[in-house]
Amino acid sequence: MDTIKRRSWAEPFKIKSVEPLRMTTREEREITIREAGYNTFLLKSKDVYIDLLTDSGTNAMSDYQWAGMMLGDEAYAGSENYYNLERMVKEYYGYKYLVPTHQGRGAENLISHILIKPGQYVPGNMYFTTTRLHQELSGGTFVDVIIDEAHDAQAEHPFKGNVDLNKFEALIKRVGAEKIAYITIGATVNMAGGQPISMENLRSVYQLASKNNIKVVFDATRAMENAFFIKIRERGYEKKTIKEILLEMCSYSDAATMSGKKDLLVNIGGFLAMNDDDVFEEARNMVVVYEGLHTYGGLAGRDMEAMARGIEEACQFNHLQARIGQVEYVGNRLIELGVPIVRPIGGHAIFLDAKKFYPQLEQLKFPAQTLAAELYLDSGIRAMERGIVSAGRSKETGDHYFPKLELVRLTFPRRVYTQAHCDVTVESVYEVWKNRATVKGLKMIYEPKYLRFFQARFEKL
Ligand code: PLI
Repeated sequence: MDTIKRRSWAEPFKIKSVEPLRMTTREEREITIREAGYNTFLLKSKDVYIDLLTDSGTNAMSDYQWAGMMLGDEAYAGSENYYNLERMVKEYYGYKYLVPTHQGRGAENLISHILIKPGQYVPGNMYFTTTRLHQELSGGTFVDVIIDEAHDAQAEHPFKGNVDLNKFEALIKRVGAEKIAYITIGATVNMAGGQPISMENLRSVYQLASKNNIKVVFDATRAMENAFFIKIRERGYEKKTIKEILLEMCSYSDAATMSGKKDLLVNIGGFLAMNDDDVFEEARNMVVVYEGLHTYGGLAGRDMEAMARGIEEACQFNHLQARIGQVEYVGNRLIELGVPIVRPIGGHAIFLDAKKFYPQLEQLKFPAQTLAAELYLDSGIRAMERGIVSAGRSKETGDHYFPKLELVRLTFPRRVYTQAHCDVTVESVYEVWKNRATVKGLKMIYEPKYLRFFQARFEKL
């Protein structure tokens, strides 16, 4: 059997349990999206057909993970599942210490509190919404040091998540190393389109940071997907396993924040991991204030067990090939149809270039917000705005940030949708693309103070 050459890959699993989908009519969707203030976050899940809002917590768990849920040790202190998770984190990510948190932003809150002194800077390879907000709430100022290509939807670069070392060095020179709390390194970079960072760049960043006594905090949320890209794109890594690559990636950092809801195939969970004794001591103290005791951090024992088992499954090459292959399949079909998307195709999502869909709309008519609403109207598919609404406002001036990228993210939950769902999605995006000329945009009528994209409301212009 091994000698048969396969022409194509397929998912390395079959489906044991199904969840029915509900289809609605366009007339029904006209009402539901208006009631949701043209914000896909405010739609009810029952009114959504194919849900591509996020890959966060929306993954399908395996029978092995569900079996682990039954082995939840729900003791308040010292749960067996905590020790299983600790062992797996050490084995796969390599960090000495583990502090579980309810999800990624819980870990971001802890590390920001511990390492940032008011007035300090926190460079990073592009912002992420919750990460930057926690840095700001701790008195820090985020500085973007990603390469310029990352801000250009069409720039072809195999590692668009790379840090521009000149930008990082210039910041060190300008403000002084002691004014830099740490540097955050995302892998892959969500807001740039799920783009990976290279091992060579990770190594160089760590060298430059260490030379200046600056810590590197790694956002490992989708690091296994990043490891897959390193394996297939970076010379010298073709023969290494994902596990070996991941361990090397993490070795170029001092600590990691993690949202287990992505790579790790669970519906809830996260952690903070680190090598430094003092940081661990602080985090262990602080986690009891915000999350729960240091052996559960806001999670049930069963959730920690599912995450521990998810680490093992997510690190398999076949799994990552099918996961990233599905995203690539959708991207390539859209490219063939001439639909403008962020290139190269990223790891967890396809990002539609809303500026190219609607050149008639200035940014304050919210082209990406509009496009997400139009897609929902066409087919009941739910996507997410990643443009000016997500970017928010400057904490200094109060003005909108005007990001260069105005994108709509079609995010693929892991192991949830089939190729036929992908085809339906492509057809709907193409329909919206064909009808792009007459679209008039939106007006914001309600703006929350923090992370406004979640709850902002709009009206049609
Ligand atoms: O949603 P959390 O709190 O578990 O994780 C926050 C978080 C941190 N880093 C990165 C790169 C993320 O993508 C992230 C959450 N992302 C969400 C919710 C998303 O839809 O992409």
